[in-house]
Amino acid sequence: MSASTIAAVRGYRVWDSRGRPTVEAEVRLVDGSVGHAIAPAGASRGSGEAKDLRDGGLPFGGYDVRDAVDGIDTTIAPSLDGLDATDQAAIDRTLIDLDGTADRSRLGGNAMIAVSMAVAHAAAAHAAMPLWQWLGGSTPPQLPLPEIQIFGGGAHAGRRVDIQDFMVVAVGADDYTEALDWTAEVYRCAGELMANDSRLYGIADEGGWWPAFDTNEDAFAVLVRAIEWAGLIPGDDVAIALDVAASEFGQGGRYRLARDGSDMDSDGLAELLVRWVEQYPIISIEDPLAEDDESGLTKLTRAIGDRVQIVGDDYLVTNAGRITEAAAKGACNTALIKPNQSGTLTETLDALRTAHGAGWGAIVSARSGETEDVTIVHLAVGWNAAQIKVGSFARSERLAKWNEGLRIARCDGGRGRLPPRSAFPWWQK
Ligand code: 2PG
Ligand code: MG
Repeated sequence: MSASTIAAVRGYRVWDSRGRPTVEAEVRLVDGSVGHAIAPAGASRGSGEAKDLRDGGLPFGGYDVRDAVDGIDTTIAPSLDGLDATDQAAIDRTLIDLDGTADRSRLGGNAMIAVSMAVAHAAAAHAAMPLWQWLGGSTPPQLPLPEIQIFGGGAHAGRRVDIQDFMVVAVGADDYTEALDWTAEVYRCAGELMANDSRLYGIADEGGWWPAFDTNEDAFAVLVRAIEWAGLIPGDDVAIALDVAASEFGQGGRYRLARDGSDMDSDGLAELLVRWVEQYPIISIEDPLAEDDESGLTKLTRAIGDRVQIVGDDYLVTNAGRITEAAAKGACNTALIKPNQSGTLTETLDALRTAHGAGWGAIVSARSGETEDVTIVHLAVGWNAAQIKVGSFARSERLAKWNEGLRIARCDGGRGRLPPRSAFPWWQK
């Protein structure tokens, strides 16, 4: 038995940013090192994601997680007892075998990812290192370029508009600190513009302004004005990124934009997106077509993938095998990386490495249901992901992550070195 041997694993029930129960794991090592981590939760989920274990029934709308927490105490804990926390691959293999299902429905992806991340935290504590450094990050650390929501939409805003995330990326910022400064100004200006127009109705699930727009496209004009009002140049300093989350309003090659009152096929939606790309400074589109529309994704990537980042979320679900297949077909050029979609850190890293190996980009991402847990920031820094997405610039479950990035940057007195331009081949002017 070594000092990094696991001595105890416990599950707890805590609460997420939607006021729903979620799973926290605590891992203790023989030397007294402790790691904690909390599972996030998605609202617009890909059908191929690891399943959260929820109790169902009436309490808390069926979202309770007592079974998942019990599973940590009664099934996971005895199996991890005595394993070495520094061998993340062996820990995760044990979790995967113990669960034994393809969709993680026995233990629950929520229980598995909480334990997997808590083990990593305990191992980093044992090594007396911040997690990003334990995971292999460079020193001084490279911070990921933030993708930050200004307006919410889709499943995160009562489907007030169809598009789910209207985000900005400070492509011209010199460092992470400046990227946050600029985004804070754009966020503030966007709120003022909405207020001036009597359209300020609070915020959506991830802290973005409520999308009180008459059409989906209206949001772009306000975003461009907000960037300008912040004294920045749209496209050069700050560009627009979308998460269309098209699986939420389309399947079988048909799409319905309820806000615009329009029905279209896959080509029709792709044409609309290309028109928006030509008209507005849009540099990244996530899930532009539904997860079942591989041919549409391939066509769109072929059409604009040389100048626009085409991101797979619901379609790829942080799965290395799916990323390999998509890369071979030329569908998408960037993978969204969400640890709880896969269920373990080892599989998450595998997905990220597969994306990098295919010459793709990777964006480490939070979920719409979040907590104060900041693990993903350490993953992005430690694994050298070039980008990160954690929702808006409001609400503490989001700011906890942006602030953790500042803290990591500060550890060497820096402002947060960003990846080199070559990490973003789609945005070379
Ligand atoms: C997404 C995420 C985050 P959710 O679709 O990318 O915005 O949403 O966690 O609801 O899947
Ligand atoms: Mg998405």
